[in-house]
Amino acid sequence: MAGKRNKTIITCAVTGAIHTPTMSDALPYTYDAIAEQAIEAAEAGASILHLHARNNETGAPSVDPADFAPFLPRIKQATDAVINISTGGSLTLSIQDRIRPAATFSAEMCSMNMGSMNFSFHPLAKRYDNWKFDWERDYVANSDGNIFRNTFKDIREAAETLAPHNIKFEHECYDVGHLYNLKFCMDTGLFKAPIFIQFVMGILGGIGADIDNLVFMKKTADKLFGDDYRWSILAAGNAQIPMATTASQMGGNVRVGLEDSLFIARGELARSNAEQVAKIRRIVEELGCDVATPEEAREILDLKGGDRVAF
Ligand code: KMH
Ligand code: ZN
Repeated sequence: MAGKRNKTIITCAVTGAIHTPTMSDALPYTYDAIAEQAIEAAEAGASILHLHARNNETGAPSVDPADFAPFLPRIKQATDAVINISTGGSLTLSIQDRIRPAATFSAEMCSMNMGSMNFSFHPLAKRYDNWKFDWERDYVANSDGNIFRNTFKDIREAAETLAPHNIKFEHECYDVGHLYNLKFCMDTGLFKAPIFIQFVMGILGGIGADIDNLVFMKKTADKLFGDDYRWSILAAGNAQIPMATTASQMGGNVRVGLEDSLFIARGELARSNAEQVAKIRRIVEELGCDVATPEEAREILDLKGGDRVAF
């Protein structure tokens, strides 16, 4: 008798804002391009779409709900995918501003960054010269001096403001200490099981992307949360697909998308988000798992449902 195959949830982080300057023409930043690439990514097998917005004139990361409004309903009408709105926004914005889009649209899911860190990508400033927007060079170069602020107070305020919306959080944990922060918050009643943890690996300022570290993150999460959590991995840059492959074999879910890596293979730019989704889908299925549908993802993560959002 055939054994039951594991269901793997694919999240696609469609557009870059915090740490992904427009270094590839494939990276969508206009309303139309975000909608089109999000829909294609869902058709390719992503059951969750993690979305940021940009100001269409300046290209700058935006947390203005008016910059989400043009694409959210289009994506909802064309797909059944779960829409997950970023609360990361940009390194320089307050948590109150950053949670506004998720609250305004009462999203099914949103990100929740689980600690403060020097989230840095300043080395890119030396390696790249052909910036699409004026602000990008300084934003990138100055990231070595920026704190991505997510204090316990910020996390509590965000969780309490968003609580009436029954939003499931994608808890972005960039290092082992962030798992302990999350455990503290759970013990104080801020989040309810099953929580969904995104192990974020390979961001300068956080834990490196390698298998020993993944095992350590997973064992620590097992110890802290037992059966009360589901997990996924996001590895930045060239580590994206290799680490997602490993995680899927460990029973984890995976996140791909141009927000986290502009590449489809070492040194080769991806043509679209859907290309990355299709690649990880192929790998996951060939290695013996099934890709979760949006409905299955909703059941696994205990989500409120796509009909309970405000867009
Ligand atoms: N791209 C990730 C490393 C957020 O949107 O809240 C960071 C991120 C944060 O996704
Ligand atoms: Zn994001």
